[in-house]
Amino acid sequence: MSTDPKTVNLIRYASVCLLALAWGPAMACENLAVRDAWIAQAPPQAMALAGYATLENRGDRALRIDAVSGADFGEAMIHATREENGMMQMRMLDHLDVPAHATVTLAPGGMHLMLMQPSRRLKAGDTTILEFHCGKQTTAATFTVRPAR
Ligand SMILES: [Cu+2]
Repeated sequence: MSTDPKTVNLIRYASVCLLALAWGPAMACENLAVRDAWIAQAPPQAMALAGYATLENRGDRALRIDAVSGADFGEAMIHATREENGMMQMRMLDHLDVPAHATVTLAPGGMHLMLMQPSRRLKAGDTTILEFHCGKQTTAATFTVRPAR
């Protein structure tokens, strides 16, 4: 029995659509835009790098980022910085909320991503992809390594 070419094309088209549904924009953190994403260059022996970005929620509902990951790092955490008795202290946040129509900035001296155990040397100009997880949804963003400022 031979399948006519039209049927084959239809099957192919249908599976492409299914893939798009499974892996496409429907799976992204709803209305999350990641801008100005960068990682501060660190000495080659550094066991952790700091990542920064502007996170914008363009939607009507609050977003909760509950995890961050990246293939180039053993672990990624969300950190807050605060001064205590003249010392800068970092503390791990369990999650990061971005209210509806609001922007949260991760910047030096404030909240940042702590990227642990880099698996390769990241120099200024290199890029790496980090994923922001909101429950079952994920938004990937390209981070560029820049000299620390
Ligand atoms: Cu930190």
